[in-house]
Amino acid sequence: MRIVSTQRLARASFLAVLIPIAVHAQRDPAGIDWQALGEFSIARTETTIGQFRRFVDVSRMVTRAEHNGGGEVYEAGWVKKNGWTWRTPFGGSAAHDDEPAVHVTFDEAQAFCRWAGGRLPTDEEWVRAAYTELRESPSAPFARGRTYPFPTGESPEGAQCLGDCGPAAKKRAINHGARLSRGDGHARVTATPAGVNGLHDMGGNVWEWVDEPRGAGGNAERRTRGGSWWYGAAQMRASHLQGKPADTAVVYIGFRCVRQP
Ligand SMILES: [Ca+2]
Repeated sequence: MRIVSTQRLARASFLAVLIPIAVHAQRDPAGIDWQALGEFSIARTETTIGQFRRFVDVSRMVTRAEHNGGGEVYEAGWVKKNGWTWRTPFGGSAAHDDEPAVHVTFDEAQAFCRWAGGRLPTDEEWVRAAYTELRESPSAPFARGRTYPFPTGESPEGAQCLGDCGPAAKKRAINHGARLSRGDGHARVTATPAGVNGLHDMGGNVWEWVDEPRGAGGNAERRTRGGSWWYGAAQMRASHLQGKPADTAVVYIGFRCVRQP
């Protein structure tokens, strides 16, 4: 237990040092594609491997999954997979820069967003962006002010989810040859059609960390939103509440950032 505590303290100190870097950074060092939605802007895609690499090049962060030799996947219980990290999400061959960054803990995701000039969304922000069309002149079939059952709109069709989202999900999946006990793997972040508010993959692809409970410290359970390639459409609905301990680093949890408009 003492070793774990020491490691956690060391990581907390590291992140505390890291966050002020954002103060001096350029406005958008990560190159995020932002969508303005009134009171805040949100990334149009999940944070990508290419964006996360820019952050690591500056911060020299070594993620928890890298420290541990790999992140985890659920089989008959959680199983650590050697070499499965944000760089190589399913081990094996190098990933594409436009795949989602996964095997990233809540604090690591928050540190990225601070560096990128923003922060992780609150649960309220994430839900508004995912289900309620806020753009002044949305593209068809979306209508301003309407709240939809799925981030894809009236149906889950088009999302990267398991079974309920149409046959294209299997064809889009990139898993680098991994043998998965369930599901087919994530897609590149703009491989699926844009949904509500012009955002990609708010439903499915990878779960997304949100800052809920807001400002909680330590290893408190943090909410994840939107479902993933591991699940069907039910997990994509606003009513589905899911969470994990903040230091969880697994194959199907990623994130996106918000910032002031
Ligand atoms: Ca997602």
